[in-house]
Amino acid sequence: MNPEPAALDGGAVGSPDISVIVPCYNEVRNVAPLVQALDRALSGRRWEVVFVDDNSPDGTTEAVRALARQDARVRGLCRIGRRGLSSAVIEGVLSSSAQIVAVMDGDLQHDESRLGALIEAVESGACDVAVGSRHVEGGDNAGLANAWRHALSDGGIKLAQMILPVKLTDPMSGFFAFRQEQFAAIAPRLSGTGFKILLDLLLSAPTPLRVQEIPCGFRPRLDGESKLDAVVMLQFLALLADKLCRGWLPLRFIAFCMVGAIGVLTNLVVMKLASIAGANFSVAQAIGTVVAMMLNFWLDNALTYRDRRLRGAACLRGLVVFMLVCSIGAIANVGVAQMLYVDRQGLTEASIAGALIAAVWNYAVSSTIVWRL
Ligand SMILES: Nc1nc2c(ncn2[C@@H]2O[C@H](COP(=O)(O)OP(=O)(O)OP(=O)(O)O)[C@@H](O)[C@H]2O)c(=O)[nH]1
Ligand SMILES: [Mg+2]
Repeated sequence: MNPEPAALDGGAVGSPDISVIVPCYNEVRNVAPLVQALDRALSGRRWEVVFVDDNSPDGTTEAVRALARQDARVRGLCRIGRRGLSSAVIEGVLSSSAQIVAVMDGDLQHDESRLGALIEAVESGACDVAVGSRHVEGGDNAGLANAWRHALSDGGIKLAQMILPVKLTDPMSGFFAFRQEQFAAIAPRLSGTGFKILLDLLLSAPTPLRVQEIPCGFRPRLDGESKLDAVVMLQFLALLADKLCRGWLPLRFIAFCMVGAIGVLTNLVVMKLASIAGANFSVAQAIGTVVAMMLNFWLDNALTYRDRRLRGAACLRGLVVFMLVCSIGAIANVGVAQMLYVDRQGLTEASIAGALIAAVWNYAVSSTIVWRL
């Protein structure tokens, strides 16, 4: 049995009631205005803000430290050699001892005046997760940069809604509140990949969480740049695939196969273009294969093995080894497919078996040799 902890009389004040977790990367000019905005929005409450910064080169880390020296409500977590919004949020939440936690972006796009309503919805027990929604009456999405971002956001919402266990108009929101204890209990099940931590949380909970949406505006970004790029979009698809597979396939393997599928498409397109330009079949095939392998290497380095990313000379060495590994995979693919086809299996089954063996080979060897464990 654990002994009762001895009463301490040194610290008269315990942890705050509310932690606001802010993932940030290159947001140097936004951190001080955000603290001021929180000060106004949460006046009368015991709160802290935790900036989780991935060692931003623009001086965000130093800006957070300078603020923290003057204001005990400001904390900073700095991660070295890591990137990722979701994993930053997870670590921030797990560093908190507050009862209620809210998550918001560090670029001033979320309307901090809605924080009170989000916190009250959770405090009152009305829901497990209160979500700042841009798609219920009273909310708006005006801050999205352009029509392309609107289309991406709407497409992502539709995809997410297909597999969500709860009804939610804005599952892509990055502005939400919940109980720290509940999040910590679900944390070991989270994928922690990409940008969509709310979606990850809702899809990872063993029983559906009770959700309440609070209307919320979304302002345009005034300073700094968006970090939403092609890699983040692929990570979103990988997260959905991972949750659909319910964890029985490693997320890294799913991402590797998605990148492989992009490679196959690229190969076909480049081959077609090369033959239109006059190349014969063998030359067109060689060009298509080399371009597809280089693209696959770049995507795997940026996405699948983001945490072990190769740079400089190691990146060049990695590319050469990767191309060798994949060439062996391609030979195995053709060999197995031919063997099975001769053995009277259908053409489709033979091709699928060949591609599967090549994918497993490429993945296993790339993981252990190119991006060493
Ligand atoms: N720690 C950490 N924070 C990140 C990372 N990527 C983005 N962020 C932060 O997450 C928040 C949201 O990122 P944004 O790039 O603004 O993405 P978004 O708001 O979904 O997209 P936009 O509408 O294009 O701005 C911001 O505070 C970023 O600084 C990361 O890799 N690590
Ligand atoms: Mg933003």
